[in-house]
Amino acid sequence: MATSHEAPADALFLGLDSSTQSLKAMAIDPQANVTHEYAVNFEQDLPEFETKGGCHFHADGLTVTSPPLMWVAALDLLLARMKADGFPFARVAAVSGSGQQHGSVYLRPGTRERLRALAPDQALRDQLADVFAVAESPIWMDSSTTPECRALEDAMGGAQPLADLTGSRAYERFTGNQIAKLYRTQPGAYQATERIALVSSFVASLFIGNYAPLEPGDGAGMNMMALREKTWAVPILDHVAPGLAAKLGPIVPSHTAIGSVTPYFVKRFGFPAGCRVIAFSGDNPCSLAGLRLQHPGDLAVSLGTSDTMFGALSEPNPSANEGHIFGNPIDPDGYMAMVVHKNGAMTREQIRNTHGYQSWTAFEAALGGTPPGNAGNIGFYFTDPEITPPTLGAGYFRFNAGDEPAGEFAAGTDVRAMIESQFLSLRLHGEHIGLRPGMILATGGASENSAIVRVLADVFGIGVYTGEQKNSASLGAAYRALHGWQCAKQNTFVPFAEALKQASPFKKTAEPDPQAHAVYSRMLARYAELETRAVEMANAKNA
Ligand code: 5FX
Repeated sequence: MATSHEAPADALFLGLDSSTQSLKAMAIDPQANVTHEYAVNFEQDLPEFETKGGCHFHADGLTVTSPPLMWVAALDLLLARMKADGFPFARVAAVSGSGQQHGSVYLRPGTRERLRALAPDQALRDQLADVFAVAESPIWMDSSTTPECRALEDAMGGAQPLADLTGSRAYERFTGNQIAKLYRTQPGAYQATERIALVSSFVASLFIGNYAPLEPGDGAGMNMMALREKTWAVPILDHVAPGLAAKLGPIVPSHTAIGSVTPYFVKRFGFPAGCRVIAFSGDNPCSLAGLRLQHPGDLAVSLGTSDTMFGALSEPNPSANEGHIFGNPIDPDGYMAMVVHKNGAMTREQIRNTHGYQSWTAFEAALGGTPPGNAGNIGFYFTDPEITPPTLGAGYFRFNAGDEPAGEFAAGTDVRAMIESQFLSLRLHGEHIGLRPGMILATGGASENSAIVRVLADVFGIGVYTGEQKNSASLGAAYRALHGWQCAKQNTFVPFAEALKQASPFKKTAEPDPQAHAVYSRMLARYAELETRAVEMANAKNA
């Protein structure tokens, strides 16, 4: 079988990441080593768009948008910086990309022809300023479509049937609900739209000089794709807005070579004429690729501002109560699932500060000074209203070993209750949607704290690997460029692991203690019951 050795030794594979705050580029060589990295920060480098962190927050407190022309201007600037730095565009064999999920771009009739005929002596922003039917694109931070969400769930027979069909119940940020709102509030703009792109497919369109198709990783974040068939769910399209299928275009497998770079990029920057463009995907699917979660059961736990657990799975089990299932960008027959906790790092800091620990070392000593299972004490720490489990209000809710509400815990007990609760919740809700780990890769700030990682290993009962992989979305996009290039070259699907077999392995940093794991497994049912009570208490605070 052919391998990545077949790529010319000096070939490069380019991954872009159009995220909320920045546009990044990462290049890798055929052995998957990172060779170049560049970034443009929207707020700092493009101040004329007057964004905060790349976003416009509207006065209603719910609507959040970004100007799509800013994403175009960022590409101009990024590529200009790369050229000024002497980046060897001529060696790029393939490009792929990642985009913040859910955001949508509305293109006027004739945009396709404009993309085909771009003049190489002018910047993209000067040629494309008037192609947008909607000047402000709704993005993932928007939560203004609750009426559309309820209407969609009603139309589809409820939240669970919608989740069964599309992988998620209706969420405000999901693109179908955003399109339904646009059609209701600005029907003229909807009618003036020839193509609706996601952020990912929009940036891909610039590269291929044509409307780029969607793929099932990002497509599943719209509440409109039939998850198993990976085709549009026609009854949903009919419900959302008239004539929608034609505006959305096709969905193709994620590893598809969707075209070659348009002459604009060849002439202006020196890309080779045959440089392939592999379908762009969403940032979460690209992170799955970047962390090489290539087998069902490979999970990543990202311990950052929010805590996220995601991984590959072969059988989707969508739930209306938690998580999302998306298409898997590196396995056309597989899926990926994701659980998000809003209360991650800030809650860890809050508890650390409440008890006066001056350092994470002191916090970890307190954690190490209490036993696994915390002598039956369990807590729930919703610093903000939580996403998983969904709560309407915030608050900290503690229970003693007799299941009675406990006002306060001693410092060490509180630290352990909070860390155990964060991981028991990931295990509980992950299991509900089919995430059963065979291995865990821990990333993000708290993955550097060995006592915290030890609890993670004990709760799940498996070894935990760490490998701080910053920019996993752009790295994943670069990996996908290499993978898609291999598939195109061999004219068949090549397993991702085969294409990436030269990438360096992650390091195992924690082994589980079987006794501690048994304690957590026994605790889980009780934890689930107390969680129901804590959610009721949090909701009551908001009532
Ligand atoms: C996923 O569903 C999200 O909304 C976020 O993780 C965005 O993808 C961030 F860009």
